[in-house]
Amino acid sequence: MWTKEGLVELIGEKLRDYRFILVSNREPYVHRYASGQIECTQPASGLTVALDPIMRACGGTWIAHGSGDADWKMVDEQDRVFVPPDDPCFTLRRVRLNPRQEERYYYGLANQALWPLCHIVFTRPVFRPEDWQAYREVNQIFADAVVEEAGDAPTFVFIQDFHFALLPRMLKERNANLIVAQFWHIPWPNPEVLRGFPWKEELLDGLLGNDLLGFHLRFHCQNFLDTVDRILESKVDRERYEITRGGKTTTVRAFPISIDFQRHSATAEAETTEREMKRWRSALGIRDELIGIGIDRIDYTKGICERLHAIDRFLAKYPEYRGRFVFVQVAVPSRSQIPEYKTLEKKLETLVNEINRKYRRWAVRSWRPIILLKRCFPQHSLTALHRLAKFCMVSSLHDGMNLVAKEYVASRVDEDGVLILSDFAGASRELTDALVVNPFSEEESLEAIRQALEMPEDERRKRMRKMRAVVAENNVYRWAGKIISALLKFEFTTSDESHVSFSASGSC
Ligand code: GDG
Repeated sequence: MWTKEGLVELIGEKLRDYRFILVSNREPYVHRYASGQIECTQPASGLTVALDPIMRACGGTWIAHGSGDADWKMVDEQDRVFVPPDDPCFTLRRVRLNPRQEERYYYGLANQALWPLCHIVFTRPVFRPEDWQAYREVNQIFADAVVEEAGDAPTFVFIQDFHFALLPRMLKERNANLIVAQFWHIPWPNPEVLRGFPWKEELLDGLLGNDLLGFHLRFHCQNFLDTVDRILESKVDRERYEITRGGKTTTVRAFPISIDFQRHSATAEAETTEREMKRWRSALGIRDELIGIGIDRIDYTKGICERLHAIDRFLAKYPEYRGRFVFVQVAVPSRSQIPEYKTLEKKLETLVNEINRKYRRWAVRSWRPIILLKRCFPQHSLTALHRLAKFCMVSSLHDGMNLVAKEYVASRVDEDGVLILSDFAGASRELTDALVVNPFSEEESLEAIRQALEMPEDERRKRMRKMRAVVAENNVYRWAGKIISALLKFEFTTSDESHVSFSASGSC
């Protein structure tokens, strides 16, 4: 079983003499002004939540875009700040982007082109040459920061996600003494879909600057191999999952991401969680109703509307649950500058109002079937909500992994609760004891809701125990340990052209 201590040991033993740089668009800690004070918060993002414990374990430098209005008050002359504020143990190097760059690279190319391209949910990607130009520019700015932080030392660079497809190649061209890995947190589509991307050759060539390229699922790796095979001149080795182009080889591997299971379980067991559960009940006005929950960023890939329609159909088909069942949807606004996201936010509100109005005449006391909470809650508060819920519903139309599913399982220290999980979320490959549904089918989803509410206790416990064992073992330290072990197989080229190599025992 991989543990935090095991990972720290591996890092201490093997990486001690090397720099470790992590790169992501989103920063793990944001400083903002709030009522005249500077407040530090952690953004609600699967990626930063997953990587924070790793950086806490290994120290090093995390390079990210400084997005908070008080960010620049907190950094030193090199734009660095030591975080987390309560227990500083790694460096955050903030990168400055101007409003045009942020608009075009982040909201444009990353979120309106690559995001819909990689998630096959029938939202059309938008390809603007100005966005691509800014994407290049920003990747170059990050390359400058990495090269500066690495200096002459042998350095491992671990790049996150689809914001930086060009960065690996840029880094390799500027400093061959870097070992570069990248993890792509979203699905990789089939070659036919990717063929529509106007700058596909440059995108793929950028990614092949990596020594190691990771996806959540083997299926995404296969899609990537197929895409490169179709589009670029290269040698694709399907046995070894390697691609060679211009004499340089990239290894492609699946590393299913996860969570800090122990930490989540410990929070769930804490006395404060019991208090928070009581607080939730009274805040929501819930007495003995059966509770279902959904927790998501507001994003069209998460299938929130589909889920709400299924709840509507469930109440229509099974009227005995009217007045007895409440669905609590936490929906965190995200990417609100993009029209599709703004529209979705409004659509969600309208839909919830419509459904609630429809069932008003069956209202017992002030019962309404759906409670929509459109804001971000602290993690311990979500844990309490997990504990209250008879079931958690994850109905993504397409999702690389989905950490909410794993967090719900980790919170259920009482071994109760049912997970309804989309077949299109990567997590469904591991959590086979969930009620796996096709979220595009309302009928399937509504029947899963009924099944979750009526499942006998012994079956609930049996399924939850198995899922807890899976998440406990396949935790985020295993994910990081496997990636670091794979990285250690590569050799640094030193200036005198000798090689420094490691033995990757992965002995945790
Ligand atoms: C991408 C991929 C992949 C949600 N509401 C609140 C809150 N959250 C946290 C959850 C969870 C995270 O946000 C969401 O993670 P997901 O995995 O569901 O989704 P994405 O943000 O789309 O992440 C995804 C992930 O990267 C990692 O590789 O799994 O497939 O799309 O941790 O708990 N956190 C807080 N308050 C909230 O109200 N604090």
